[in-house]
This record gives sequence, C-alpha cells and structure tokens, in this order.
Amino acid sequence: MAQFKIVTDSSSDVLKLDTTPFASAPLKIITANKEYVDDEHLNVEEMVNDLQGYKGRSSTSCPNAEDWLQTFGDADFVFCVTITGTLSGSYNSALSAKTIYEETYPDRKVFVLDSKSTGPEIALILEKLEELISENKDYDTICEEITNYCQSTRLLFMLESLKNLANNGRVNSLVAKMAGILGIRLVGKASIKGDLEPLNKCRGERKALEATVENMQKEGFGGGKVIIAHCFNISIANELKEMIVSQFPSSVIKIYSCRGLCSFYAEKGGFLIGFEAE
Ligand code: X90
Repeated sequence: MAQFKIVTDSSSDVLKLDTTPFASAPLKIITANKEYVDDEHLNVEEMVNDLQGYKGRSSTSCPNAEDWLQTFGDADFVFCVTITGTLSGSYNSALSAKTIYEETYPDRKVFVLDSKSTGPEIALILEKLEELISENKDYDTICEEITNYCQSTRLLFMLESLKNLANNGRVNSLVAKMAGILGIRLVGKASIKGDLEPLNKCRGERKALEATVENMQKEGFGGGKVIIAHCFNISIANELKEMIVSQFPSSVIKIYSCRGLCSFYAEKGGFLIGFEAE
C-alpha cells in the first residue's frame, strides 16, 4: 500500500505526477447535447469548438463524495487539493469523503485543502506537495508546510469573455458585461475569499499583458516559479513569458494548455497564471 497519495480535481489541469501516486477526480461540462468528462480522454479542442457555436444552456458539475473516495484508493496519508470552495461544491464533497474514509479506515488520514483558486495555482501546490514528500517529511509537517505555502501563491487571469462564468452565476452580470465589450479584456485575480476579483479592463492584448505583469509585481512576485495556463492562445502565453523573464531573469516559467473545466470558464483566448509571491 502506498504511504502517501496526492489527489486533486480536474480544475488543476494536472493529469499525472512524476514521483508520487496520484489521482484526479474529473468535473463535468454539460450541454443539452453532450456531457464532457474532464479526464485524460477529453478532446479539449473539440469541446471548445463545439461550445463556440453552441447557443443553449451549459453548466458544470463537481465530483461527489463517491468520486473522491475512488481517488483516495488505498493510502495511509492522502493529500487532497480542491478548486475554490467559494465557487464549487468540490471542496465540500471532498470533506464528506474524508469523513467516510477515516471512519472506514481509522489508521488512515486525509488532508483536504481548499486552494481558494484553480488551474496553475493548484499545479504549484501539487508540485510543492511532491517536493515535501520526496524530502521524507512526515504527515503533520507536510500539512503545516503546504498550508503555509498556499499563503504565498497567487492566481491572476485574463479573460476575453465571461459568458460562461456569468451564465452559471460565478460572477455578477455587471462584471461579465464589461468584459463582453468587443476588444476589452478583463484582468483579475483570485481573491483571498476564493472568488473572482476584477482588477483592470484593458483595451487590447498588449495592455492586458502589461497589466498582468504589473499586478504580479504588486502581488509580491520577485522572480520565483510561474505556471501559465492558456486556452488556445499559445502566442500570448509566450509573449507573457518573455515579458516576465526580461523583468525577472531568475523566474522559472512553465506553459501548458488548459484542460476542460478551466477551458470552459476561461474561454478561448483566455489565460491563467499562478506564481509564487514573496
Ligand atoms: O462545481 C463546479 O461546477 C465548478 C465551478 C467552477 C467555477 C469557477 C471556475 C473558474 C475557472 C476562470 C478564471 C479564474 C477564476 C479564479 C477564481 C478563484 C477559471
């Protein structure tokens, strides 16, 4: 039996880890025609293209306790990181699963962490967990250190449309409208509370990128780890990377493309950026 296991939901965009047993609980994206399961089999490009031409209702659903229990499997200690509990029921389901698991196996423990975020900020947290485990730290120490680490990570995002967020009641419609104007991009952050906090309305991509880098600095970025997740906008992700490197040569930057859940909400052209603050 594995001693440690790391689990998360598909909002993290992470499908595998290098050195630690790992599982991910998929969220689902639902339209009147189709249900997309956000696991490793999902064809994200096809989903995003389907959705672009789709005019009907669409929604998402989070893992339930049973889904989470399946990811826990057989491990002495499970670290479970969820999408923000402020906008999703995933965190509460994970807590129910923890209760059931610990009652069933009194010797095992599950640490459930509400990331208050999504995507690349969760990815940073998972990388850190893997690092702490590989350093042979014990369960309690890892719980404490990962809780501290979360205080130092941040998430910013740039969105061209907030249609899906607004239609599903995840932002108020006023915020959604200002990003709906052609050519306006909304730059914002994951708030301390774990919801969307608008920061700047920018005309054009260039302005949005400049605002993003300025906000990173304001948030205390000094050249640490950065992960950029984009929804079919690799050129803007590369441009952002270059701007960051030129101002902070010590930064270590990764780029990847969003999986299903983040693609659904960030929409085509958008990006999310997770980073370490000082
Ligand atoms: O439970 C569910 O159905 C999932 C609901 C998720 C709602 C929010 C997803 C946001 C995805 C959009 C930009 C970043 C926002 C960060 C806020 C913490 C990405």
